[in-house]
Amino acid sequence: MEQDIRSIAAQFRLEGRLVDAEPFGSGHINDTYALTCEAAAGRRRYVLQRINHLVFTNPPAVMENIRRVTEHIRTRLAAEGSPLAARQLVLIETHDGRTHFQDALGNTWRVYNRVEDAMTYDTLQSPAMAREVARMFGWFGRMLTDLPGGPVHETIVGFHDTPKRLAAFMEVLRRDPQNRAAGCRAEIAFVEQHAAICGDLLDLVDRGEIPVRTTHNDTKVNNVMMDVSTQTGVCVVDLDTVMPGLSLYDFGDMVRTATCEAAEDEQDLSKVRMRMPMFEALVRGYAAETHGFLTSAEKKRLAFSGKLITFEQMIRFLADHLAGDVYYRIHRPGQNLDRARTQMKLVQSIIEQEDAMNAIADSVFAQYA
Ligand code: GN1
Ligand code: MG
Repeated sequence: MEQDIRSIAAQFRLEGRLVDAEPFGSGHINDTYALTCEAAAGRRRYVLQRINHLVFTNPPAVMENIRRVTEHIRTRLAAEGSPLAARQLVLIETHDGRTHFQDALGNTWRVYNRVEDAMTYDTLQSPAMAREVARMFGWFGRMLTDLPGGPVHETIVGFHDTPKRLAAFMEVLRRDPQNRAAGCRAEIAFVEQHAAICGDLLDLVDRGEIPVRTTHNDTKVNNVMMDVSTQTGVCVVDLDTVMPGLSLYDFGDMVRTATCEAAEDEQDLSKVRMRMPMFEALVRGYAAETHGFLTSAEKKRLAFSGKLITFEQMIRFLADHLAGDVYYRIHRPGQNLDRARTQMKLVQSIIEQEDAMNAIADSVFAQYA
């Protein structure tokens, strides 16, 4: 165990003696460790994370959002008498009662309880699982519809502002600092060809047809923990990007990560496509929790949201490839270009099936009318 991990863990109110710390998870941004302690009452496990402060430039704001959201959800579940109240994320405080610890190098660290008997999946293989993941993110959104205390902080400004993401891409393309543009002409052309869709949701917000809510904004399928024995949702994790946002951003990222069976960096693009039974399952699970509060403008754009968020992610990966892999962690050269290529293929697959996807969404929501 690295000595600095031990000394950082020692800042927090852990139960028992720390016996193990291992790198953990598949996130691209923060550094995560699984901690194991031995306590009189048995083994206690925790998750220690270092917040990437180049990405999250105001860690205290991130932590305040997380404290508010986790406390609110636990309070609501307890009031409902739900057994899940005891299986949610809890921030473990430092010895001086703070939600986080800042080390001498300026890094911000936090600790959560480890939710036991639950696991996450990077890709989903059955519609039943997709339905449950979507139900959980819909549930999470519903839980936050009455979050007291006003809007949460915008922890990354313009996070899903797709026109802004496009502008940033065009700027790095103009500079082409690594001379990589020549190696991805087809992908660059695809971005330019589809750029017109970037502002569509924000235009609807401006026209008052789509409300800004408190949303998760990073609804990868592996951000839902599922009970290992029942395969039902337990809690939603990765709360750094909880911000004012659109429910469609949350649904869109589920389409991106749940309907495709290939990994995000798959090199065999023949494996990348939008699977309709998975989309239908997402709509059913999401609708079950959200039909009471989504507007008709939102319900009509579920397929579009999948296309837009996948396109936005393509733009982000391609921009990072051109920039020299400065944002997303990579494990091999060219990985961000591979990621951009899977997203492009998935956008194409959604475009081919968009009419059928819309018909499914209409028929699911019609059942609640
Ligand atoms: C990043 O680190 P991770 O895997 O939770 C990114 C998301 C992207 C995702 C793509 C703060 O999330 O927005 O959708 O990678 N998070 C941030 O896999 O940029
Ligand atoms: Mg994340």
